[in-house]
Amino acid sequence: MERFGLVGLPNAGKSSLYNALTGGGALAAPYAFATKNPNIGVARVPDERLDRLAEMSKSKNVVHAAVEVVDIGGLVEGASKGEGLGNRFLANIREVDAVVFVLRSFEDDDVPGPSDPIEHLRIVELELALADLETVEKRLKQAERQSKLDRSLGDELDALRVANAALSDGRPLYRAGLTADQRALLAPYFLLTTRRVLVVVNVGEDDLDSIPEAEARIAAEFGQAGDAASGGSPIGTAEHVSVIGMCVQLEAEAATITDPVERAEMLEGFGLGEGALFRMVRSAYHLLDLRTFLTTGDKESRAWTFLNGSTAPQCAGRIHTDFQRGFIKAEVIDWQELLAIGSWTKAKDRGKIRLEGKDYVAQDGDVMEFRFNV
Ligand SMILES: Nc1nc2c(ncn2[C@@H]2O[C@H](COP(=O)(O)OP(=O)(O)OP(=O)(O)O)[C@@H](O)[C@H]2O)c(=O)[nH]1
Ligand SMILES: [Mg+2]
Repeated sequence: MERFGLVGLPNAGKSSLYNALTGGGALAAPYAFATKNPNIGVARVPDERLDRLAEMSKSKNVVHAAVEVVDIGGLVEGASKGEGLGNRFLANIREVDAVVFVLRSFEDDDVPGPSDPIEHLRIVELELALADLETVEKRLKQAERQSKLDRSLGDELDALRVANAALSDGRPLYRAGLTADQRALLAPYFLLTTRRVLVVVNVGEDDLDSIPEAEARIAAEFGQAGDAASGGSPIGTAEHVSVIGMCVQLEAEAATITDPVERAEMLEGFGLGEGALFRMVRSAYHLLDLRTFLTTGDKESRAWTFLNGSTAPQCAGRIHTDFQRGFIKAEVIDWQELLAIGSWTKAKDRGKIRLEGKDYVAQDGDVMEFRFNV
């Protein structure tokens, strides 16, 4: 399962957001380092297509796709040198697929700490960059020595030098202008600032109107710095970073309401629409270039995650490795077409279910059944 790590300064609202996303009971409290050990939970990926297919098939069970969320302890200036919880959080970040920066933008006299999200961003980026610098410097020295004997290290050496220059300026690698090949060469070092980033700007409950403005302000930080630094590099920041503003406190309160109608009424009452958590999870999902295929039947309808570009057998493997090993064919139809026809059997009778082979590249929203032989 793909993993998201919540990273930010103390009191930014990470644990509150974690609770809202996972329905968890992590301690959220107005003092620094309320979280010492990471909380790990599962957030489901909302998907209207699944709900409608389940309704069509009268499925007894509905299983959403899910992502794992890790609430990591607060990070402070000097963390890379051992301040606060020190390097403990770094190990936790190394294990995630994407990083969620939680930046505080709410004012509250009862909650200590700065409330300027740009200041939060600066500290978070600097600490992560310094941690990466340590790793890169070490490897660079080693690679320089080795490259005297081994010429094949030239490209890696170049990548390390570009990385080293950016990190020495306190600039994270997602805006260092690295090419895709250079990124791949650095992948074995599990660097922190090569991960994709989702930014959550946490605005106050009286500041909901300012959400678009808060989002634009943070996005501009990434955009400008990205353009200047990468000089039109193929790794645009847009595909690596996305920014979402929300009031975590209100979203968390809404999330505790179990009755969906009541919850929708509360969100509507505050003008929050479907709520920001849905938007956030969907956006996190897309950031990692993940897609969904669906299976549906009277027993179960289910959403499955796959990496964009996966073939039919690879998708089958998400369900069971046997399905991939013994893959013969996939029966495929787009979810909308299936829904319009009204049932899998009818679609089959009308010849609307396609038979696809092992080279078929799965599309988002495909409804599939696999034929296999083990
Ligand atoms: N007013 C207001 N308070 C908030 C908001 N979000 C979080 N808080 C409060 O801020 C305090 C800190 O929130 P947490 O979720 O514990 O923050 P954290 O980032 O997990 O903090 P650490 O674990 O110490 O790093 C709690 O008392 C929350 O209730 C918000 O949007 N508005
Ligand atoms: Mg916390």
